[in-house]
Amino acid sequence: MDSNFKAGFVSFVGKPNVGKSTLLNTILQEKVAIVSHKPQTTREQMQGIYTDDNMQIVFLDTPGIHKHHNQLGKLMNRQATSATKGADVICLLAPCNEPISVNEQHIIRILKERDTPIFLLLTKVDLVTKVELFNKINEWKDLLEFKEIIPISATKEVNLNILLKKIYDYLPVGGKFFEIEQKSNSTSQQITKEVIREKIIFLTRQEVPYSVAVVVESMETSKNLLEISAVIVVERDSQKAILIGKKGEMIKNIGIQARQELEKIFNIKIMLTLFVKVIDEWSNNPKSLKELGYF
Ligand SMILES: Nc1nc2c(ncn2[C@@H]2O[C@H](COP(=O)(O)OP(=O)(O)OP(=O)(O)O)[C@@H](O)[C@H]2O)c(=O)[nH]1
Ligand SMILES: [Mg+2]
Repeated sequence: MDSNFKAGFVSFVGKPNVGKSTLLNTILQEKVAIVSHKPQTTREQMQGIYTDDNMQIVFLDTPGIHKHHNQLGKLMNRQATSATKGADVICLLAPCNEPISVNEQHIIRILKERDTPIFLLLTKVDLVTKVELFNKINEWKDLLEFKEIIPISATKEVNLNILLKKIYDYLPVGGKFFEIEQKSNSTSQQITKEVIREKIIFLTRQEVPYSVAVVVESMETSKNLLEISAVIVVERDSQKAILIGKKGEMIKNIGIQARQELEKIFNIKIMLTLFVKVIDEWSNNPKSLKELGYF
C-alpha cells in the first residue's frame, strides 16, 4: 500500500435544501442520492464513496436538520446528528443566498459540542455576487471555529477540487474501506424505493411528498426481466386519490418515469407494479415507521 494513502469519513450536514445530496452526486459523478427543489428530500443517512489514487472518502449524506413536527422528522434529525459523531471531517453546508436560519443556529449549537474539524461549505455560490459572498462569509466566520470556509457550487462545479484537497489534509493515513468501483452502500431495494419516491416528489404537489413512504415488496429476475412490486403508502384517502390521479394518469406517470430510470441504473428491462395504500398518520406512529423501514 502507498504509505501516503488516506481514508476516512466525511459528513455533510445542514438545513434542508442546501445542496448536500447534489454535492455528493457531483463529487461521485454518479447519482447515488435523490435530489429535489423541495426541502426534506433525503430521509435517511446514506454513504457515497469517492476513491482516487491518493485517498478514499466515505461521505455521509444526511437529512436536512429542521424543526420537526412528527416522529419521522425526529428520526431524520437524529440520523443527521448521529452522522456528526465518528467523522474525520464535518462539512456544514449553508447556502450563500439565504440568511442564517433558526435551524442553522440549532446545528451550530450541536457542532459546538464536537471536537471534529469542521468545514463551512457556502453552497450555491453561482447565485450570488462577490460582494454578497464576502458579506456571507463575514456573517458566518465567527459562529464556529471553522478549519476551512469554502464557497462552492455543485451545479457549476466550483471549488470541488479544492474541497477534496482540503479534506485530504484532515484524513488519517490508512487503507481503503471499500473496493474502488463501489460508489454507494445502497442496496437495490433502497435505490428502487428512492427513485420511486423521487418521481412522486416531482410529480405531486403540496403535502403529498411528505406523507409518502415506499416499500419494495419484491424484486425478482426471470430471464432478462426484473419484476418489481412496490407499495406507495400515504396517510389519507385524499392523498391516495391524488397519487392515482384522473383515470389513473398520475400513478401511470410515476410508474413510467421510475421504470425508465431504474432500467438505466440496473441495465435490465423492468416490469414495475405499483400499489397505493393508506396508513393513517404513519409518519407520526413509531410502530408504522418501523414497519415502513424507518428503524
Ligand atoms: N443554483 C444552484 N442550485 C443548487 C446547487 N446545489 C444544489 N442546488 C439545488 O438545490 C436544491 C436542493 O438540492 P438537494 O441536493 O436536494 O439539497 P439537500 O441539502 O440534499 O436537501 P434535503 O435532502 O432536503 O436536506 C435542488 O433544486 C438543487 O438543484 C448549486 O450549487 N447551485
Ligand atoms: Mg438531500
